[in-house]
Amino acid sequence: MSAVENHAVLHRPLTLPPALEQSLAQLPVARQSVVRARVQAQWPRLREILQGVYGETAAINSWLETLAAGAVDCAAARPDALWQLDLEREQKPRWHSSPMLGYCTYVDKFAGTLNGVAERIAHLQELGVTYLHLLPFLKAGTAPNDGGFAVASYEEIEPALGSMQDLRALSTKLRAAGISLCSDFVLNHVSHEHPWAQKALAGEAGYRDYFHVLDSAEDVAAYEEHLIQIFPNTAPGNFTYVPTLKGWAWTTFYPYQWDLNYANPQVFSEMSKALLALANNGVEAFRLDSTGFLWKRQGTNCMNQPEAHQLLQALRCLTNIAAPGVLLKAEAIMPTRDLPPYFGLGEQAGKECHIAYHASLMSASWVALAEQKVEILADVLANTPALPAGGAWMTYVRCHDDIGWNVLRPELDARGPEQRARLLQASRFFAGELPGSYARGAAFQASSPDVAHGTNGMGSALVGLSSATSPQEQVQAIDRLLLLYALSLFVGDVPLIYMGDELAQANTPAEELISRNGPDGRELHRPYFDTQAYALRHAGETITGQMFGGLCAMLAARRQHQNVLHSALPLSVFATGNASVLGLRRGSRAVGLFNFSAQPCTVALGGAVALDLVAPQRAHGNPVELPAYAALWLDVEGTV
Ligand code: OTU
Repeated sequence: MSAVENHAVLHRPLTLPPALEQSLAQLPVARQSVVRARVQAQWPRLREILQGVYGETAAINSWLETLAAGAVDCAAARPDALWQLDLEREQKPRWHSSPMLGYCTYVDKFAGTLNGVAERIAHLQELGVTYLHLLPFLKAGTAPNDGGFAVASYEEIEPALGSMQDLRALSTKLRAAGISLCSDFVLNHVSHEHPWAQKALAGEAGYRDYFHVLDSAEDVAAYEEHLIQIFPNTAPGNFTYVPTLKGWAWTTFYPYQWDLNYANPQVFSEMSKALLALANNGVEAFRLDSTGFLWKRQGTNCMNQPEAHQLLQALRCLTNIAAPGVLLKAEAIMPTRDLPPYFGLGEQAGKECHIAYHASLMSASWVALAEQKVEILADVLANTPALPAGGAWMTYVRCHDDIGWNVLRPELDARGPEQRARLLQASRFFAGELPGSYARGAAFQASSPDVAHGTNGMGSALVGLSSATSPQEQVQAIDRLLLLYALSLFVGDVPLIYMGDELAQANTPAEELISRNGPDGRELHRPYFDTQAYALRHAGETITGQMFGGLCAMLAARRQHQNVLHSALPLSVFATGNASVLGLRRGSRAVGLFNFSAQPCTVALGGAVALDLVAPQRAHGNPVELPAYAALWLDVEGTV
C-alpha cells in the first residue's frame, strides 16, 4: 500500500548516495520532503532487490544510484494534477478496489483516434467506467504487428492514432470524468523495427545484448525442450534465425517480436524510464504485458522465474518514488496457483503488482456454460487465495485475446487423468462443432484437432446470439452473456467490460476480416464499435437494448449496494445441491446464484431473501426460483 510503503519506519534517516542527494536537491522545494520520504522508504529495497538480480559490483551500485535518481527526476517533472493525485492515493491505498469498473478497447476500433476516444467518454460514464484500458497505442512496427504488441517506439504514439499531446489531453479529460487511463506496457519484447533491434542488426556495440541471441542450433534445442508455444500454428517455436545476426533471436510470440534480455541491466533501466515517462504523460495504470516471460533460465519453461518477480518489485519501487498513484497490472495468463506471487509473497506481500487478471475464472465460466455444470468453476474459486491488502482481481468475460483453455489444466488434473478432455470438448462446443452447440466461435492455434488451445469469438457469438433463429433463442443467448457478466461483476475487484459486449456485438464481419493484415484468428473478436447498435441501447424491445439494459441494471446495483457487495468482503462458495448452479456468499449478507443450465430450478437457502439487489421490486420465496441461465444477487437474512 503506497502510504505504508512510502512511510519509512526508520529510527534515523538513511544516508543516501550523492547522486540521489543531488537529484533530491533539484526538486521544487514544495516536493522535497515528500519525495525524500519516498526515497528513504524505497531505496534500501530497490537496492537489495536489484543487487539480488544483478550482483553487487561497483558498476551495478553506480547504475542503481542513477536509476533511483532518474525516478526522483520524474517526480520533479510530474505535472501538478498528477502530483496531487499521487498524494491523494498515498492516503487511500485501496482506491482501486471496488467499485472500480474497467472497459477495454482498441483505440481505432472504438473511436478512430485518441481524440475520438475523448468523444466517447459519455458512453463510458453511462456505464460507470472508472478505468479505461486502451490496447497498444504506441508507435508499432510495420504491420503485421500483433495489434500493436510489437512496439517500435515507447516515446511516440502510433501516428494514425494521434500524438503524445493527444494522449495528455485524453488522460486529462478522462480524469475529469473519474476515469483512470490504463496503457499497455509491452515489456517482454519489442518490434524488430525498434531502434535497439535495428542497432543490433547494424552491429552497434552493446545492442546485441539487449536481446537473447543464441549462437547455435544446439542451444536453441536445449531451451526449446522445456518451452511452451504460444502460437504453435502461426509462429511455431520460440526462436527466429536472423541471418544478419548470424544467430537465433528469442521470439516467444511472433518472429517480429524480439524478447528483451533483462539479464542486461541497461534493458531494465531503459524500460522503467519509458514507463515513468508515460506515467508523466497521464497514464495512471499499466497493463504489464506477458510478465511471466521476463526471465529465461535453461532447463525451465522460462516462465514465472523468481527474477521476473524481482524485476516487477523493482519497477514498483520506482513508481512508488516517481508516481505512487500509478497502478501496475500483471498480465500473467497463468493457472491460478501461479498468480499470488504477482502480488508479492512473504515480506514482499502487496509490493509487486496491484492487479492481476483472473484468467482461470474467465475460462472456467465458459467451461461451465458448455457443460452446464459448475464443478470446475467452483474448483477455481476454491483455489483462489485471498489477496494481500491493496491487491485486486481483474475479472472479465472476454478480451482481445482468445479464451485460453490450458490455464485450467491444474483443476482438471486434480480431478483425474482423463479430465483434460473436457477442455477439448469446451473448445469444440464453442467452435460450434458439437451437436446442439449454439456457439459460433473458432478454435485458435490448436496444433491438432485433438488438442485444446484457445477459442476466438465475441461473447455474443459464443453464447448463441448469431445462431439464434427465434426471439426466444435470442433472449436466451442474452441471458447467457448476462450470466457471465453477473459472475464477473460479483467476484471481481475490477471487472472489465470488453468493448462491444455491452451492445451484444457480433463477430467481426467476414468481409472485414479478409481486409485485415495477417492471419491472426483473434481478429474475429475485434470488430469496430457499432454506432447503429449504440443508438438502440435504450430501446428495450431490441436485443441490443436488452443486453445494455440488463448490464446497466447490474452495474447500478453494484454501485448502489457496496455495503453488501464490496469486494473486500470475504467471498466463499456454497453447495446449492444442484450441479448447474454456483452459489457464492459475499460477506455475511449478499448471495449470488448463477444457473448455468438451460433448465429452470429452485435453490433452498438457509435464510429469507430480504431484497433482490438488481431488481428490488422482484419478490422471492424460499426456495428461490431460478430461470434458465439466470443470475441473482440477493440480500439474504441469516445463513445460507
Ligand atoms: C499478450 O498475450 C497479449 O494480450 C497478446 O495480445 C499479445 O499477442 C501477446 O501478449 C504478445 O505481446 O501469453 O501472458 O492469445 O493470451 O499471447 C501473455 C494468447 C500472453 C495470449 C498471449 C498473451
